[in-house]
Amino acid sequence: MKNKILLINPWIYDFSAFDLWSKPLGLLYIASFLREHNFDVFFIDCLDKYSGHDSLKVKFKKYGTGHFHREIIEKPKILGHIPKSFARYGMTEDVFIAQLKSHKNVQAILVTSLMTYWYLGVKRVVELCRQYLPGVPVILGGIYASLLPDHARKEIKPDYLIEGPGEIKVLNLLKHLLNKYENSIDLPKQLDDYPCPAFDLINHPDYLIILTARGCPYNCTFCAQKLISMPFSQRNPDTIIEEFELHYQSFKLRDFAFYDDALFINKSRHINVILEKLIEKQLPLRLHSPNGLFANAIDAELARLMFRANFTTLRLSFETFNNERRKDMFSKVSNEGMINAVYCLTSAGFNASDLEAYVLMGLPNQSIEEVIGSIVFVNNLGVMVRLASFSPIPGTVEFDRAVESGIICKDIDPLLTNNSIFPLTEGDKKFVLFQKIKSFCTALNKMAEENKLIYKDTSIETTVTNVMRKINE
Ligand code: B12
Ligand code: SF4
Repeated sequence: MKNKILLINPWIYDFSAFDLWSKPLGLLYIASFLREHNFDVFFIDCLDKYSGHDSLKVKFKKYGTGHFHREIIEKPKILGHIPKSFARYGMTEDVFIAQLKSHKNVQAILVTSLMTYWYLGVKRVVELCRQYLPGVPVILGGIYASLLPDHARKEIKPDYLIEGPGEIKVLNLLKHLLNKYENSIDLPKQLDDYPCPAFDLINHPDYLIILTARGCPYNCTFCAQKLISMPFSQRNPDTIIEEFELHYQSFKLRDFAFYDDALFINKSRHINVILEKLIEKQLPLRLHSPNGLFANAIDAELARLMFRANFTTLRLSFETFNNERRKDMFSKVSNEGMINAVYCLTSAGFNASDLEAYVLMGLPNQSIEEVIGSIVFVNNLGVMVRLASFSPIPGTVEFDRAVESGIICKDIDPLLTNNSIFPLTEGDKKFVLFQKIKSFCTALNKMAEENKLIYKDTSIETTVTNVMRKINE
């Protein structure tokens, strides 16, 4: 008889949350891998927008994205001073408990984790597992577990914690726990040997996710990917196309979001080939990249392929217009690269206002002038600005810098590193300043949508001085 394993994607506890093509991809990879090794897998998705709710009430946004069900809950003491309400996002506890109770015969529970500052959702899930499925071992993995294993052991108290890529490690652990010694199929030697993520476990999917590689060869100082992922490795374009076709045929969904960290590396034998083959297949897809794309890699050929393959959400990593900081962060973008990318994309048929660019705000020692200058630089190109508020991730260079400069202490509660409130660490004044910058950015985006680029004919230095004066009024 097959062993029964329950997989859980916990709630989000936060001030705000939005389903921006957000699925527990790592857990779905583990699910299909365990199935291949003869386990029966069951899944509870606390972020299921449909379970326990009238599907007519689910609030949709574009391309399958949407709002989670939200319930205001008591703020943890440490966040008591934040003037915002705190909520649990996802299904109600009652629905979760009812689902847990229907899995009385499982032999192990696998819980995933995502953002470090979402650990309260993980903690609650594990508490309820202990209460309703006592004695069943709980194995914790995922991004929070990998970045803060000691914190997770102390707070969540799983029976086992696995760091990093989990497929093989969890298989070995389960075999050991369940005395399962029969010979199963060979272990994967390369990425193409892993089965496709088990999207059939998702209740009522509205979109699909695709991952064409794991890891990233770069080392940006604010990023934690090296601490989580396997060394950079790309899949064969043929297996990626097979996955697109299989998932499109099975789910009849058009929206696919890339989860890659580094989609454009080795472009001539990777993304260019993938897009060419997708165009050939004539599948009516819409492609989205919520993660930042390398602007510097975009040339006329790639831009044309992106347009023809129907890239619909296209976010570029810009980060900052300050070259000194770029060098210091090991950033792979340049101002010239950004200008060229926008030129190639608009020449290929995109409107500049269809493009978005991430601008970083709040890095240790980053001046407000630098943030405003970067926003104006992007706005002058007619591109929408997406502000990415800095939040220090343990184990990264920027985290250590934030500790050195006294902004945080090294054992800061992860709840305080939440990007939506982190500026408060430096006081109310900074928080208010950031709110003003956000409003400035929203206003510029609105005008850019109507093709009004009000600072285009003024030098960035003069614009920054004028905007700073207004902000400080
Ligand atoms: C895709 C992605 C997103 C997507 C959505 C992610 C989602 N699922 O909802 C989008 C673009 C929306 C996003 C947004 C953001 N993200 Co993001 N994102 C990622 C990214 C690139 C990939 C995650 C992923 O799915 N990888 C692929 C799967 C296969 O890998 P995996 O999840 O790690 O799973 C493996 C292991 O962890 C393990 N595992 C997983 N679960 C389990 C369970 C068990 C039991 C076991 C044993 C093992 C195990 O095995 C799996 C398979 O090998 C990571 C970086 C990275 N490389 O991990 C950043 C990352 C998670 N994001 C990060 C950040 C900072 C953000 C933003 C705050 C950025 C910003 N400033 O706006 C936002 C905020 C999100 C929000 N508030 O909603 C940080 C995390 C910071 C933190 N403190 O935890 C990361 C690490 C990037 C970084 N900067 O270093 N993100
Ligand atoms: S390029 Fe992106 S994924 Fe790679 S290290 Fe830099 S921020 Fe992280």
